[in-house]
Amino acid sequence: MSELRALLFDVDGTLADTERDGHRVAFNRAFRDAGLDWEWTPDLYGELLAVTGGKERMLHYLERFRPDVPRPADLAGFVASLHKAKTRHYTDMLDSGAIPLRPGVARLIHEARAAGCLLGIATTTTPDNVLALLRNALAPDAADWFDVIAAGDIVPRKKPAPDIYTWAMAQLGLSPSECIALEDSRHGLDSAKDAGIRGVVVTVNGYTEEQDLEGATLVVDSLGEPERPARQLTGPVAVDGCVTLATLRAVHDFANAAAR
Ligand code: XBP
Ligand code: MG
Repeated sequence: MSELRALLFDVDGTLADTERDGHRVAFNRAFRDAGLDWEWTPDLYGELLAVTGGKERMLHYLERFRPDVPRPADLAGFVASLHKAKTRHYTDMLDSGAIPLRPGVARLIHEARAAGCLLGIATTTTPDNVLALLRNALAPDAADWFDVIAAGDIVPRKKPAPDIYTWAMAQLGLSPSECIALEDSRHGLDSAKDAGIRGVVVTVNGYTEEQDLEGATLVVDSLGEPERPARQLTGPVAVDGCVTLATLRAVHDFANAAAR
């Protein structure tokens, strides 16, 4: 059986709880600056998260909720400029230190680095957002700790399509059986599994705790810290307070043995 060589981290909802009080607020600020009456409440945003990708999410919002809004001739250009403005608001929030990492994320990353494990990012969000989160919430040079950062439009199809994970593993020169994915949502779980990754750990959050996460090897409420133990929701591998590299190795071995 292949050994575990790389941890592939999702970003939004996994590294940090970024959606409700981060991305959503940045979208609303961009809408306000553009003089639009678009207001994404926490509940509406929870529905809109069914569509990954900020540009795709705005187009879905217009399609599904706002037939009344007159479409500009260059709708794609209009949405792209709104998304650029939103990303500026979002990176400003990150630069102000407004969004911390979730429990256990820094601990696990440090442990994996010390053990010589490769680290990757596989996310739908933009590279600018990833770099801003890493330098503000983890360390000024944290982006250099990752052997691949696969983000946003680098692939043609966003999650739940497998493209971003397939691209990340190709950059690492690794097979799916050498990797494990850490995710927060059904879309992310589907993306990783459809890329052939068998071991997937899901840390749920307010927007994903009710989702059907069938197929995840392990589901927890966080990666845990000694003073804030993880609560295990499903999975055959016992989590003793914290998801550690040893936990991930057990998850990897279980999932890959089960797949044979
Ligand atoms: C989550 C997403 C992203 C963010 C918004 O990404 O679907 O679209 O909601 O970021 P992941 P952008 O969970 O894969 O990290 O506006 O930059 O898309
Ligand atoms: Mg996510």
